[in-house]
Amino acid sequence: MKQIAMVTGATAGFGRAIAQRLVHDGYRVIATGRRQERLDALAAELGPDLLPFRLDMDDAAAIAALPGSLPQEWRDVDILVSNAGLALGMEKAQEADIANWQTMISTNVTGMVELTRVMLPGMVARERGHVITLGSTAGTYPYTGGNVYGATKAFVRQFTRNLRCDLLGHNVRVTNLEPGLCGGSEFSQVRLRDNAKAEAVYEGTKPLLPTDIAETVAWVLSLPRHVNINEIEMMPVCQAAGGLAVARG
Ligand code: NDP
Ligand code: 8X3
Repeated sequence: MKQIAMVTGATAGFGRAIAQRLVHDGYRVIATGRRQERLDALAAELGPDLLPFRLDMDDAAAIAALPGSLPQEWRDVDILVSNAGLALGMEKAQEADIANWQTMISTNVTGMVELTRVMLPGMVARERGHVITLGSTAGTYPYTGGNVYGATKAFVRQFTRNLRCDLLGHNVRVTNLEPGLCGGSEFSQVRLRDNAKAEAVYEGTKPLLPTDIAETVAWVLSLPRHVNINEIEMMPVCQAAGGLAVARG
């Protein structure tokens, strides 16, 4: 029987590439996001093994209604790929828009933990499952303007590590992926709200691509069931951690 994966944020970027890859690899995929027309297009592209399911990660009631609000034959979710997320703004903390901070926390942290909470009991009861979270190098390496975004991804890492402890003995795998610079998604357009500035982020680089993330997800899932990859930090070859900053004056 085909395994069922729920991929959040499947309307763009990593999530769309992960959904495409998993359907091609023989999984049934519940693809979520807010943009219904994108979900419908993915369903038209990938056929009956993809269920388009509109879900706003900031809608606590819709999350709480899961998995019961899914069609009966899609409720036994084996794999949760918690990918939906965003960065908003690059302003320094002392200048940042608090509404942006609230949205990042609400989506990347609150929605993510609520969804995890409702999906875990089924996995535990079936003694089978895999939770994959999308962290970021921004959760480890600080940079100017990374303030709350990086902090949400540090939360993702520690939450994912703690899940491993709670799920020990229940045959549920848990993995956190932490990519660095990755192009080919809408991440920088959403963050900077300016296409030219977003393009400039990747100028002269060969960044990771959403298909690289999908490849990594597929690999982590394909390993023998006794193998758990805890964390993967991945960067393009053109990126490395930088030095410390010094104020002179
Ligand atoms: P994109 O902007 O291309 O895609 C983000 C996805 O998240 C979209 O499908 C969007 O769907 C969804 N999303 C955002 N907010 C919500 C919400 N409130 N409810 C439901 N879905 C939501 O970004 P990426 O693919 O690049 O990023 C995916 C993940 O990877 C994010 O968590 C990001 O932080 C992380 N990441 C990205 C990196 C990069 O450089 N690109 C590097 C490291 C990590 P919709 O708008 O339709 O709701
Ligand atoms: C995205 C990577 O470096 O833009 O999480 O924060 S970065």
